[in-house]
Amino acid sequence: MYILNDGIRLNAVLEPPVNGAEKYPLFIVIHGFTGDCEEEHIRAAARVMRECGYGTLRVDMYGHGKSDGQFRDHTLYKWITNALAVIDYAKALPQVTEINLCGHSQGGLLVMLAAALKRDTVRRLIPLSPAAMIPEQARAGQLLGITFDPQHVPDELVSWDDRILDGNYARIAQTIHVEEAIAAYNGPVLIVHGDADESVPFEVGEKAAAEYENAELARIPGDTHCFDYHLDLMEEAVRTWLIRQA
Ligand code: FER
Repeated sequence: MYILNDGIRLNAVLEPPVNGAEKYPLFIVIHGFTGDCEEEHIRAAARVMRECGYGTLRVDMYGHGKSDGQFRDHTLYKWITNALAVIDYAKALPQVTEINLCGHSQGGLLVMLAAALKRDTVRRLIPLSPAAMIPEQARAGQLLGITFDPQHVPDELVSWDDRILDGNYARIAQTIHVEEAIAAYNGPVLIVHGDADESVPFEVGEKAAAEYENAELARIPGDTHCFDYHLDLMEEAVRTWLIRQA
């Protein structure tokens, strides 16, 4: 299935809760930078949500997975516009009673920004290993492990696995202010972060959790960015929190 956003097709997978309810609250679940909606940790998070009575809508963002657009042309503005379109699509589904957001890494940053923009719609927020430091790093001229002059952003940035990213990605990231988005959202937040994350330091998730008015932090000891060692502990953290939310 595709959700249309200004002519761009976003690949989406909508699944009902395990309890078979006719009407249900929904979690929109978003992957990270270079990721897609079929990754193990994305499917795992969605599965727990469906077991807890939520439907899930996993979506590939611009330039990722089976969605339209080129990786090199993706930016956080495009992803924000995508997320708003997905939220509006989901809100209009007759069976959906409530909108919740979950995202991993860059998708975690994205849902933090989208929750602020749609604060009157988004009931709950779960950033997983959120890459909330991307804007700050872009302003400092340090993205993807490479260093550049933030006042003269190069036309191209070479990403991990040698994929090319347009310099506009960095210019756009420089304009984003995560603290403002955090201050604008006061619904319940669960941040799950491994303390051996090699890509987004645990302290980034810890700081965001401390800044939210109403957040809990689940620290996964010894785990990596995608919960390679303790996927079960990430699932357990989400499950426990969702059960307490009910
Ligand atoms: C970066 C560090 C982490 C970066 C992106 C990420 C674009 C995102 C990681 C992810 O979504 O998994 O410097 O630059």
